[in-house]
Amino acid sequence: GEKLTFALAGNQNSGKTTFFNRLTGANQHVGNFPGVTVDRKDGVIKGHPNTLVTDLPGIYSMSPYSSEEIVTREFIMHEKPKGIINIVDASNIERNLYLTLQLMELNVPMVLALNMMDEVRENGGSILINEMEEMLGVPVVPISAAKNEGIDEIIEHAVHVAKYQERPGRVDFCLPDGKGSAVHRCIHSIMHLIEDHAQRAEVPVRFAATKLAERDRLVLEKLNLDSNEEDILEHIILQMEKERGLDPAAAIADMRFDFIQKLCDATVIKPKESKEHVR
Ligand code: GDP
Ligand code: MG
Ligand code: K
Repeated sequence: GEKLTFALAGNQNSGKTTFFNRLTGANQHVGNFPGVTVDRKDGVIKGHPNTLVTDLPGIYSMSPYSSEEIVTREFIMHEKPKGIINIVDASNIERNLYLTLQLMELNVPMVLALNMMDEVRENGGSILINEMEEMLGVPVVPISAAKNEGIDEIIEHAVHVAKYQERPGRVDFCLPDGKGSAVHRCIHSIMHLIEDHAQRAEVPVRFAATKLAERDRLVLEKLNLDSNEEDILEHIILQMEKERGLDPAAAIADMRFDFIQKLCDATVIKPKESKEHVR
């Protein structure tokens, strides 16, 4: 069959390269220094000759969220991997889940590897895996790349979702009541407005709508809206701004943080910040 291609995606220091080395038997340098850009690296998953995994370059940025998101989304939209393996540092789970939500909006088959579970255990914490899976609609597997735990299981799930193109069960993180309702309406109106353009540009429609609501110029250029549509778009965004009383990017970030809070309240037990990874 067709080659199963995967992107390894995750925040800096979540253990992508350590995991990549486990997957492929390679010996890539672990622990990038801030400011150093490392070339992307491809490898075949051990025991699965028809696969190719890409460890994305580590790029340091002063901004806590943007760089990983932009590098990852550009890779995914251009290279169109069959699946995403999202490596999350479970010892810093709330911070790491922000990128997870952004990745899920791309609507590409995905599995979530909760890495550093050895540390979580050592700190006396635990995570309710089934409940997290249920709330996110993607397979969640606790792993420790450093201790070589859970690797076979995550490979099995990754190959499965890529082979059968099982997409995330949830791509909508608006809580459509209370303060999230204005954002919810805004994203849905934009999705309706740009549906055909997004399809033609081969950009996932919810992702595109969310980015447009944040006034992202890159995505706007890809979509080729006419001036009338651009006017309607601006009107929708202004309406949300007025109702929500926040600038649009902040309102959307707030929506994601609210969902993460709800998710973690329901699934994370006795979390403790790890010493080494607090930044
Ligand atoms: P990347 O930036 O995502 O590629 O992360 P690296 O693979 O470079 O790992 C960052 C740091 O976390 C390194 O010091 C790794 O040794 C460490 N690390 C990776 N996986 C684990 C794990 O499962 N448990 C623990 N305790 N540390 C890990
Ligand atoms: Mg790395
Ligand atoms: K850690």
